[in-house]
Amino acid sequence: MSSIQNTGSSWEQLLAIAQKHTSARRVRRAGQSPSTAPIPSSLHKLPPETKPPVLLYRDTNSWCPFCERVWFALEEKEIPFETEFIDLSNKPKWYTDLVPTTLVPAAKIEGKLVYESKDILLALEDRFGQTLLPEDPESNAVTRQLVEDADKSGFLGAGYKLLRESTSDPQVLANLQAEFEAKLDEIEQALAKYSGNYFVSSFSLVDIMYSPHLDRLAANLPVYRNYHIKGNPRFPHLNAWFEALNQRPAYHRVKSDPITNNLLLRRRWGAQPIGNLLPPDAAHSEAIEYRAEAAERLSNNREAAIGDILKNSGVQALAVNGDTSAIAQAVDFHLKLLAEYLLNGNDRPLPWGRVGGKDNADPTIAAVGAITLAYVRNRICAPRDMSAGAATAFRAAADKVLASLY
Ligand SMILES: N[C@@H](CCC(=O)N[C@@H](CS)C(=O)NCC(=O)O)C(=O)O
Repeated sequence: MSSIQNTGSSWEQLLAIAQKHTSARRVRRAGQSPSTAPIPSSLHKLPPETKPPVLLYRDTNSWCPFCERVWFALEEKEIPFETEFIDLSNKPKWYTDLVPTTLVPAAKIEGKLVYESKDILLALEDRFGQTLLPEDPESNAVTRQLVEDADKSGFLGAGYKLLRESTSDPQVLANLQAEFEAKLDEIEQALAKYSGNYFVSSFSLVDIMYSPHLDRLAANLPVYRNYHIKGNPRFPHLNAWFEALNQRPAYHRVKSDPITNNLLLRRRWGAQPIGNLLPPDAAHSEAIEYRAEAAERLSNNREAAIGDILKNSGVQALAVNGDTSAIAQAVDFHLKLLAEYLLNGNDRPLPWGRVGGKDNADPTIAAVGAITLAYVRNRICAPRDMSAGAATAFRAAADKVLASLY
């Protein structure tokens, strides 16, 4: 493999530029999974050396919708908390001894264990003020009942039955779709009851109970069943509700993005997509704060990223005589191109064809670049690795740099 030209900037320079354009920061967790973790937005409110009042146990990959509920509430209520990640494929014995259901989420609220997402949400209201339940006693009781009923309403079961059905028999699928739509109609009617866009007169625990699941179904069903909740004229209130959620900063911190959700379904269940798993999203991919956040993540966590790529992408197969240092260098080079592109966009042209082009062709370097970019594009998960907006910008940039290789 021939040697690689410098891209122009060092990682340190790229990181400094990225950090100027985003306030997003995460904690590094060297050698652990996940390799970084979000910092709760209210942690700065704690006096130094003080233990946060809440410890949240959640899944390593941040895929669990039930954990997302609790995280969402903690962010909305601005409660400082710390997180312990539980590997669901290999739960530690201390965890299964501690939590009777052995499921995530669980939490210690001032040392007291609470489990089941709904019960944790209610316990947070009891301990930290009822900011996510209406004050007036009558509305408070109605809202509490809606929270109690959310997981019994059957929409989740109907949604996942439609999604996971293995038959391709159109009649069976049409029936499952009709059952699910009937459940969505109930949600639509519930949302129509109050003026405003939430389930009750203000944003509440009910919205938090529903949002992680409806988000996932709204992302998965178009790709795996060609069924659309978003943009569907049958559900105007549900669509206004999604829009209202989108206005909430806490939601942007905790939510996932459609591509993460759709890739996950293929990986976990082997589901066969009908639609495009990786549709472009111009709105998010253009915004500088998201691009800078993605570049910051990449620059700051590059060692873990490079290690993961070398270990898991298959790129080592391209090593000549077992020399992986040249491969590592080519991986580093392409990640740096990606960070540069995230920060500069089209203002500074990519070195089209510099590595793979006809004047300076080195097919191995280009191949390493192609593997690296395709791998990281599909590997990143929001919100595990970065926010949903940053992940969208990251994937769009990876595609753009990938397209510059050949
Ligand atoms: N009813 C529970 C459901 C929690 C749940 O199903 N958690 C899943 C992750 S999404 C889990 O812990 N799975 C691990 C397992 O089944 O062993 C809640 O609301 O907290």
